[in-house]
Order: sequence, then C-alpha cells, then structure tokens
Amino acid sequence: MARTFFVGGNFKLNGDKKSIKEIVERLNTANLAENVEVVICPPAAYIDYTVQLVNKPQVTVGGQNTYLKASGAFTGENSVDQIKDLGAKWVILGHSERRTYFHEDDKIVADKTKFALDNGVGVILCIGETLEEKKAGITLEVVERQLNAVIAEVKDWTNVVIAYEPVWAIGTGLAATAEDAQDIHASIRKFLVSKIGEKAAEEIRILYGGSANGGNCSTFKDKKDIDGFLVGGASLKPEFVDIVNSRM
Ligand code: G2H
Repeated sequence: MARTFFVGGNFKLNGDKKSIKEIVERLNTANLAENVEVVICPPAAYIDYTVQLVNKPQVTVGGQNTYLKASGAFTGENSVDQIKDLGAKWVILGHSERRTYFHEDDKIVADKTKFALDNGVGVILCIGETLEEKKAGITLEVVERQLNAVIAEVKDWTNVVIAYEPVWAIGTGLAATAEDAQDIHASIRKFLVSKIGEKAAEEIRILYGGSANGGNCSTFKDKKDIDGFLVGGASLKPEFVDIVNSRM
C-alpha cells in the first residue's frame, strides 16, 4: 500500500493573527498536490483561529504539545481534549526542543503519546540524535531507545507518524543529505518491522525534519522510506507550498 505523503508545519513559538492568516491564505489559494496530507501546527493559542481559517480538507491543524492528564491542576499545560475540542487532529510529541528545554525524557514522551492516541488525536512522534551522538556513531542506538519507550506503551501505530529529526540539523540550515536520511529511515523501518510487525511498519509514515526547505526538498523526492517532512522555519514562508508539492 502506498503511503500518503505527509508534510507538517511546526510554527514553534512564532506567529500572530496577521502572519498566521497569511500562511493559511497561501495554502487555501495554492494549487496543492492532491495526494499530500498537510498538517499545520501553530502555537496552542492560535489553534482555534487557524482551524477557522483553513478551507481545504487535505489541510488539518495540530498542536505542538499536550499533557498526559485530561484536566486538573496543571498550570500552563495543554489538554488533548481541549485541543481536540478546538479542531486539532494531531499533536507533535517528543520534539527535541521539548526534550532539551523542558526535560521530557523517553518515558514522558511515550506516556504522552499513549494518552493522545487513546483520546483520539494522532501523534507526530519526533526522534533523533544529537551531534555528539552522531559523532559517537550511536544514531541508531538513540532512535531505537526513543522508539522502544513508545513501543512499550503503544500497540496500535495506525495514527502515528514518525519524524526523524537529527538535532544537529534543526534550525541550523544544515539538513541531512537525502541519502543519509534515507539510510536512517530504512533502518528505522527495519527496526519497526521487528517490533510492531511488517504491516504496521510498512504503513507508517517516516518524515524527515531539520532545515528542510524549498531548496532542498526535491532532493528527497525519490527516497523510498522518506514519506514527507516536518518543517519548522520554512513552514512560515511561501516556500512551504513548494515543500508540500515537492513530489509533484
Ligand atoms: C525541526 C524542524 C521542525 P526546522 O525542529 O520540526 O525545524 O525546519 O526549522 O529545522
């Protein structure tokens, strides 16, 4: 079964009503390739606003974080039910910025992933190694450890998309080469075959993230295990449309 190309836009802590309206209007009026699923993830405060603006069925909205409790005394957190109530269909979990700045370890990411899935929100699960880990030659060990934590909690991977984001490529302008990314993606899929079974592993989308942009996206075009992108900085710019259409 062919995997539907998936492009996520991670706005991070950027945007206001004016700029988000411009981004969504560009998507609403662009000639987007039909066989691409697009998920834009604004800051939580703008999820409702963004959902109201989007007018294409292939474009949906996601959050950038949720907590592992439905409600209660957890000041500052985002609830899965609440982002779902606003119209979000997805949430990004395990992003390296959450792991680094907010001290989210593998277990927290796994618990959040299970909670989001159990409550009906799809998960864009981010994994990836630091520069030190890459230099030490332990990239696969790191991503397998990150995945194992989730595998221990999650049995049904239907609503999970994996984003392989090498930390050294994030926001640096130094994307992985398409060849290197393909090698890692193929290894991730092989690992998943052994852990969640061949069917689930063949069906799961594995995105590349880390300085993906309008200039380099076409180099990933023919890589068989690269099923899309998770895009940060470039998702705020007109070139996001080129990334969405990079398989055309
Ligand atoms: C990686 C990516 C989006 P950028 O964080 O998740 O950001 O494309 O800016 O490197």
